Amino acid sequence: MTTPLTCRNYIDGQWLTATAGATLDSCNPANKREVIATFPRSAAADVEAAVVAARQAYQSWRLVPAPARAEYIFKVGEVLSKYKEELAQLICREMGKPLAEARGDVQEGIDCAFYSAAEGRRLFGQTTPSEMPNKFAMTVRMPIGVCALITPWNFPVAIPCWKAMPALVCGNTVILKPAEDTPACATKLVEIFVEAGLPPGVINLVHGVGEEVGKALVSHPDIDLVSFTGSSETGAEVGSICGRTHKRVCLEMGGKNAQIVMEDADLELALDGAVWGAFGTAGQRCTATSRLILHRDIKEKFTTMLKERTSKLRLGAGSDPNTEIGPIINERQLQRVSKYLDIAYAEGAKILIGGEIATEGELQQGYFFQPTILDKVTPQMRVAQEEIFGPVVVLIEVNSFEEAIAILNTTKYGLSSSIYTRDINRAFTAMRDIEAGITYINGPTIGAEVHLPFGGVKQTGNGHREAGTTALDIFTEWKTVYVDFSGSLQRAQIDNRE
Ligand code: UN1
Repeated sequence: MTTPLTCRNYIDGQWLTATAGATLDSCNPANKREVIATFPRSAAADVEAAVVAARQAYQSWRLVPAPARAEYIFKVGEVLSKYKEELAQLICREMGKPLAEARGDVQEGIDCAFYSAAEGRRLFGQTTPSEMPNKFAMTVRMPIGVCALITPWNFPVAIPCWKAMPALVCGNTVILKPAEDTPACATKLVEIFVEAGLPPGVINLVHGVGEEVGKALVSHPDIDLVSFTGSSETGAEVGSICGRTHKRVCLEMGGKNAQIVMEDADLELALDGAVWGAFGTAGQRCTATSRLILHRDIKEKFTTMLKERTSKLRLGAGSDPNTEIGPIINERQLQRVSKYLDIAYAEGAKILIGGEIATEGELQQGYFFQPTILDKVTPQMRVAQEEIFGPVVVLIEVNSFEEAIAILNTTKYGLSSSIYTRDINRAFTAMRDIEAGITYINGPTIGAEVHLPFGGVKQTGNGHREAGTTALDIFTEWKTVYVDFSGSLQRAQIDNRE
């Protein structure tokens, strides 16, 4: 065990304790007795200081030319690359995912830095003819102001990066409120932004509890935009406060992602996809595969293959190179996953493998859940409808391609989706008919890349897409500019008509 880190807030270029002085701890989910970091339990006064700093910094940051703002973010990418291994080790200890996945989390941040930095030399608008002579018409992207970024623990580096980086390139200033479970990862990340030389007040960090800090940020009248990734329940609250206070809000919430396996699929390939999609990151991705929709002709064979492969998965601490499945983030989530197994049992689902909290040997020191497959699941059961956010996948049998698509679409969510088939016509039909923000053909439901839009339909989101060029639509507003160089008053819709 190492000495716990001391995390501070970062406000107006200074590392500060919370005004009230209270602190909280984060711990290693693979070893609950190991405290990773102590962090400030901030309150409204700390939020206030951060908002004032961010507002002040916005006045000059918005006037820094976008390519110059982007150069700071490019530098962040370079510094992040330098600390990739150190940060990955920290993610592994504080969040629990296996080291290879933790490196991927940081790499997603690095990719996002270089991609966002390049956008600083684009930020394209349009020019278009005016209906009047000697008049010029164009659109330009304008920053929005001060952005509150509320981020989850499951991708403690990638998600703050894909919110903060485009926001800053676009000329906004930001206040990051990271999840209570991963304050050390957020602190190290902000240190990296600081080392890259961002001016004071441009990026601020306020640690604390969602109910306190998150709520204070979302309700603050001087916050212009809230970008939130987390549960649908909290997202609904965030959305309603932003609605009442007329803030722009971008919500990324739950998923109940499905992978379809048709009878003509390459079953080995579909198996690799299913295991990675369902059990990677211990199922704690909003893109995780939590339903497998299996054609009846391959259902039995595929289920046997899946059970066999799942039985061999190795649980353990993320830092152990043999580990394939790390811990659940905390006690509350572990109990939540466990509760879904009671629900599954009561609903008549059959537990094929797993189904319990894992306690063998060293696993009892952490929050581990056995990789679990539930069979005999019908589409309307709660375990087929609600997000579990753990290593639990349900099997649903179907008789046809049409039924598979219909069942895939029968949830309130629509983030990621996948189909394994060798039939090109089915693949294109699925691309058209699946109700989801992301569809993979012959690939698992996880693994989005930063230069493509990320987000979901229905109750997964509220119409925005993070990452890709669509991130610019979140963090800018359009201004339409008309330049009349005729030297006289030209009345649109009147003077150019008989
Ligand atoms: C999330 O789970 O919130 O596509 C993000 C993926 C990752 C991002 C997941 N690149 O699985």
